[in-house]
Amino acid sequence: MREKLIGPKREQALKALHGWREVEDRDAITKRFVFRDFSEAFGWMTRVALVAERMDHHPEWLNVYKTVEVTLSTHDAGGVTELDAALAKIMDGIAAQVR
Ligand code: HBI
Repeated sequence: MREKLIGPKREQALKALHGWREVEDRDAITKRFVFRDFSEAFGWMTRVALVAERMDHHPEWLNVYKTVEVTLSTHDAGGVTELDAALAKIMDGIAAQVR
């Protein structure tokens, strides 16, 4: 899980994600989540935080009011791994529930 995704495996993993894109200057993926208001955004962050802690895999995120900019990469591997793809999918799933 902690090896960097490259080649076909990387394409396949990223293709399965919705609305995520690769960061220009580093091996990471990013997505902007926009919610109805701050309370919904922070509620989503709270739920994601508990999952991230259980996964021992944490997002880099910036919350401004109802928007959360998320960047995922596996520091230990120096790039995007299956863990990032898994957390991205979970984030999308929780966002679909809270909206
Ligand atoms: N979160 N995104 C991310 N990447 C990591 O490599 C990572 C983490 N959370 C905890 C964690 N690694 C620990 O396993 C230690 O490697 C710090």
